[in-house]
Amino acid sequence: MGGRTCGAMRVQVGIVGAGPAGLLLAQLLHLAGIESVIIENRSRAYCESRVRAGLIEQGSVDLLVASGVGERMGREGLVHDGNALRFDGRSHRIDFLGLVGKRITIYGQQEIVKDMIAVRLAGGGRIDFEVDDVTLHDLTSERPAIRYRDAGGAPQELVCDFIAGCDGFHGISRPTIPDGVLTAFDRIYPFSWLGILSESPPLSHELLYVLHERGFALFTMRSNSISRLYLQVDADEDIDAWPDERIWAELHARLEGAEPAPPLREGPVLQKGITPMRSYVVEPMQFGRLFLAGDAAHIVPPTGAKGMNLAFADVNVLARALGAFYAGGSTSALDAYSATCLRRVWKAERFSWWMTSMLHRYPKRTPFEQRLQMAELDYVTSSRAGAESLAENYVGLPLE
Ligand code: RFL
Ligand code: PHB
Repeated sequence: MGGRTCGAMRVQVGIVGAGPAGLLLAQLLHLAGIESVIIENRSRAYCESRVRAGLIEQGSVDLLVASGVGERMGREGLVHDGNALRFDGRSHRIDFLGLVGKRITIYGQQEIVKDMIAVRLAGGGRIDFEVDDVTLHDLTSERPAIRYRDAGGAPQELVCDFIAGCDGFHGISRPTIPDGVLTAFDRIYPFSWLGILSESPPLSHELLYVLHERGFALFTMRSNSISRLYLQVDADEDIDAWPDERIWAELHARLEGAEPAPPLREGPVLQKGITPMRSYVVEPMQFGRLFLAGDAAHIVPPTGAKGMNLAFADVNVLARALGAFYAGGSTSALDAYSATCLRRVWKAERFSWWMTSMLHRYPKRTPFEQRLQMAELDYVTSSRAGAESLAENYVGLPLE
């Protein structure tokens, strides 16, 4: 161990993962006077450049603003009052503002991550990036601990009151929980999404979800000069089989419908990747003094744009419950954490599954099921009650 130091430190809450869940939790705890340390196995630059979500529910926007991390989002975010669904070559606008009085904001996840890291560090918070060999210990005791190697390779230990497992779907927190404690609920879809970020002006000023005979496509954006575009592709598709020309040809075919519409403008592809589509939930979201939040506990297919928003909702519940514990010693809100979160999680799972089912081509659907799918689309775009239900869920159900 020549020259290395081994540090053991006491902290109220140890947080594994500097994604949206871990970073917002640290900030909410800080505002409540509770100390935390975040450990993250990637570099700061990697976390700040990982292109993922872009659609922020109004409740999430309000929470970020109230937490002091919404200032740049307020200036640079694009506020949308509606979106459009296109099928049979025709677009149908869903007017969120008119139907449910709420809007959504478009602002990249990596920008939120940048803003939250900056605010946390400026406020004296500690985030250990590039850690390794993270393990969790004594989870059912009153002093659970996190052990890891820091960026320099030195062994470290955080002795905590509570641990928040905010380390995403592939993290170590959930798998650390002993067998038999958790029940997992899982669905894998028979397709993936190929996503690109492109330096090209928006096709329309709002999002456009398209069911085309060649498969689903989504037009979204990050700014007035950066587009984000997604295509349904086969589940086992390899990104190397999709040179840019093939991607653009497919986007033109699916996004330029029969109706008169501006053509899709091409531009340099800044990033591309394939995301498998999956629904997954574990119950309960707690084991002893380890609390799972965000993708560590549940994932949704991105069609409903709910993943990051759910992560924020979870840590809002957790921060309040920890606040109640430290204010008076009561564990009742902590004991209710899992049940409180899961009510919202399952509604988001339902909505994400439903949007996915309605908007994708399923290779094995029978003609009867295909007719039902078209009837579903016709219903939500022609009935006020149908459109209102979509809008209410899409803009986000109220936070607890
Ligand atoms: P994250 O973001 O995965 O962060 C987890 C962090 O933990 C770190 N980590 C570890 N750290 C220490 N030790 C370990 N052993 C660790 N293992 C992992 C990781 O490096 C990482 O920094 O989870 P979090 O915070 O729960 O946030 C969840 C969101 O990232 C996710 O739900 C969204 O990106 C989902 N999503 C969308 N959500 C929305 O709300 N709106 C959207 O518009 C939206 N679009 C999307 C999406 C996800 C997509 N992909 C690529 C999955 C679009 C796409 C294409
Ligand atoms: C995005 O902007 O990346 C986005 C928007 C809506 C979705 C999924 C992703 O449903």
